[in-house]
Amino acid sequence: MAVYIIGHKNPDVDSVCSAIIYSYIKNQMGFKNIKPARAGEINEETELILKRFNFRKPALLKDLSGKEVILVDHNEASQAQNGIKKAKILEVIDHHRIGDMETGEPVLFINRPFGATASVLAMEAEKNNVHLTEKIKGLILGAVLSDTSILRSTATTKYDRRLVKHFSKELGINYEKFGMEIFKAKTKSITGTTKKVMESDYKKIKLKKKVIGISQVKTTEPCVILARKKELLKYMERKTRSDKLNIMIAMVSDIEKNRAILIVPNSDILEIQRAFNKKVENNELILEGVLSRKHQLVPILKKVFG
Ligand SMILES: [Mn+2]
Repeated sequence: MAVYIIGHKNPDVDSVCSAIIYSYIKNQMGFKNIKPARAGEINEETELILKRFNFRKPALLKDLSGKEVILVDHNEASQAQNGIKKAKILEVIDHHRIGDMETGEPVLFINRPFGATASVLAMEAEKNNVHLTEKIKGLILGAVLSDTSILRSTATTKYDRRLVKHFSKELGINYEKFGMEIFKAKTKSITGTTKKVMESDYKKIKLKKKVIGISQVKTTEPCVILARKKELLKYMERKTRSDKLNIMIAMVSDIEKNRAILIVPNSDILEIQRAFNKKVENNELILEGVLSRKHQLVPILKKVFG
C-alpha cells in the first residue's frame, strides 16, 4: 500500500514542496512506495517554484479515508484534508503549534519552531546523511523564502538563514531577487476572485473559547487588497456561517513595511479590539512589526481566547 505525504488544505508553497522533499528523503532512506500528494489546488507561487526546478505537481488527494499518510506542515485536524479521522497517520513533520491531532498508535512526530517545514526536513536529511540534489535544494530554498517572507518574518531562525545562504550560493541564485519573484507571483493571487484571495492561505484555528478563521495575504502591495475590503468583508461574513466560526479575520501582511493590517467584520470588532487592546477603524486594525500569523498573531489570540 502506498504511503502518501501530504500537507494542509489550501496548500501553500511549504506544504506542497515539503511533500515532494520528504518523499525524496524517504526514498533515499530506502522506504518504498512513498508518494507526495497535495490537499488542494496549487497557487501561483507554488507553480512558479515547481516549474523553476522542474517538478510536476503532486497528485491531488481529496479524501484520506483508509489511507496511510505522513502529514507535513500541519498537525491539526481542522487543517487536514477530509477523511483524516479515518486515515492511519504514520508520521507528522511540522513547524506549527501543537494542536489537537490524535493517533491510535505511537508515531514519529518531529516539530521544530523553524521558519518552514522544508527547513525541518533539511535538518532530517542532514541527520540521516541523505544527499540533497540541486533540484531538491531549490525547492527547500523556495519554501523557506516563501514561509519566512524572504527571511523577514520573526519566525525565521538561524538555521533557516544558514540554509538560504548556503543553498542560494550553491545554486547561484540571488535569494532576494528570487524571493521577490515569488512574492510577485503571490500578488497574482490577490488580483483574482474574492474566493481566491480569501482561500489561498486560509486557516481555521480552534481555541478553547473560540474557533477563529484567518485568511492571510502576504504582499508588497497591501493597498490592492484594502481597495477590495467591501467584497472581502461580505465573503468573511458568509464564511463565518459556512465554516461555523466565532471570529473571522483577514491578515494582510505588508512584507516591505513589516506590519500587518487586520480586516475585521463588524460582528467581530468588539472581540478583536479587546484581544489587541487597540481600536478598529473602518474595519481595519494595524499591527506594527507583525508579519507572522503563527508566531505573532495566533499567540495573542490564544492568550485571550485559548
Ligand atoms: Mn509552513
